[in-house]
Amino acid sequence: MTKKKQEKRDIEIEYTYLKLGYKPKEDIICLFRIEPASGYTMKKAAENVALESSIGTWTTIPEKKYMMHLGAKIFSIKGNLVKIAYPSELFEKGNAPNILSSVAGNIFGMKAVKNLRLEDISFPKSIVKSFQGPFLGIEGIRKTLDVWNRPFLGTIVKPKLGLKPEDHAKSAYDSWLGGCDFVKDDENLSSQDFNKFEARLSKTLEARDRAEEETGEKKAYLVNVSAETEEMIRRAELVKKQGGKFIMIDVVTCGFSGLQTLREANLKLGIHGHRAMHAAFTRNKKHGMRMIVLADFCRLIGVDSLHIGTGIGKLEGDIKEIHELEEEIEYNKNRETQLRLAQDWYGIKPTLAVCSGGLHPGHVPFLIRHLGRDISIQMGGGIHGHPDGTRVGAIAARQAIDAALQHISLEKYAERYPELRDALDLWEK
Ligand code: CAP
Ligand code: MG
Repeated sequence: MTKKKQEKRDIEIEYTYLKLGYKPKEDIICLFRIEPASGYTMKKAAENVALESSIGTWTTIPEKKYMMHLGAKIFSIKGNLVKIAYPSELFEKGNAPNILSSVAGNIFGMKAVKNLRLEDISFPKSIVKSFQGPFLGIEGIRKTLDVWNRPFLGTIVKPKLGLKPEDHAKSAYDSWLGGCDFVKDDENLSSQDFNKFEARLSKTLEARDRAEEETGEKKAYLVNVSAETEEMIRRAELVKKQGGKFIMIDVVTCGFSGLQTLREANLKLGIHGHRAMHAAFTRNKKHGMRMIVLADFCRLIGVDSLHIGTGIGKLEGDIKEIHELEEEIEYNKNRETQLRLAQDWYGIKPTLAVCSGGLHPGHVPFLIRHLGRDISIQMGGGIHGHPDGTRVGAIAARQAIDAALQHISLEKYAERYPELRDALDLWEK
């Protein structure tokens, strides 16, 4: 069929899901960017997205009158941006996988669309209230660590894989003594033969206790519990038993139900979310989903701190986008912009934004200038790669934070602090 004929046929179609001008109430709203496949008009492509993600299928089938209000409603089309409202009764409350299987499910593979990107999602009160959200939130993390009015400093033990538990613990200890608040495992460290979970946990928590005693500061170990779900819970319980206050999970590879089960185990531990693998579906600007959608689900389910990128380090992502991500997870209410939907979090605690990936002390002023103080600045290579080793690397990173908070340029500050000087000489030149 020619394009013209197809378009004519489309005009004759009775759109079931097209409700332009509808005002959403208790609906989940999705903002999609749709690129229709050849032969499809925007309306027709949007109709396909709406039906497949709610109550319809590829052909007409007898429907019952009582269910028709459950159909999705396409209520706005502006260029390629399409807003669809889904009545909240369409979903099981408190079930994140269920929501995603509808609004981010089969639709990405439909022939009716050439590309489809979920730009943002917003949840109504009844859905928000059916999730727990973060246990600590930013305030709770600040209380736990007694750190106020400055960004947190974190590190990732490096080399990322291969260290024995005792060397891992020593690296953590040196990082804490140098001034780190958080030390975390890397995303791909779990319980390999060279570094078993149990041995690493007990040795590193013991190092944490010593570091707390020697510095008089509170310190946190974010141990990676990522594994099959029941094993993950067992590991988290062990953390609790041994006096740990935080755990870390790879939110994408463990999956939304793994994350939800971990949160709902209610172990009263802070949960750090690493997003390894997110770029497989967030990086393509035309297809997949924006990181902000993943971040929304993490906050809703209950991640206390989440990687959002840096806008300056080794990984893709511009600072404007990263700032929006920070607002999304840290504010109580978000306003609508062209690519974002308004969201009221109805008391769900905020998630701390974590900047990580290729950072070193020279990046600190940029991060604080753009993202403020409610962030965790995490440096792996940028601490352990310091010419004088981990402890001095952490000292240099804290000096960079102090300088930025006092609005003194790093170059000026480094005249008095050789640790920072050496870091800048290595990475800024
Ligand atoms: C950082 C990191 C994190 C990345 C992931 C790494 O180390 O541990 O996994 O931050 O990216 O292995 O790269 P470096 P993102 O400081 O040595 O780069 O935070 O964007 O999800
Ligand atoms: Mg890593």
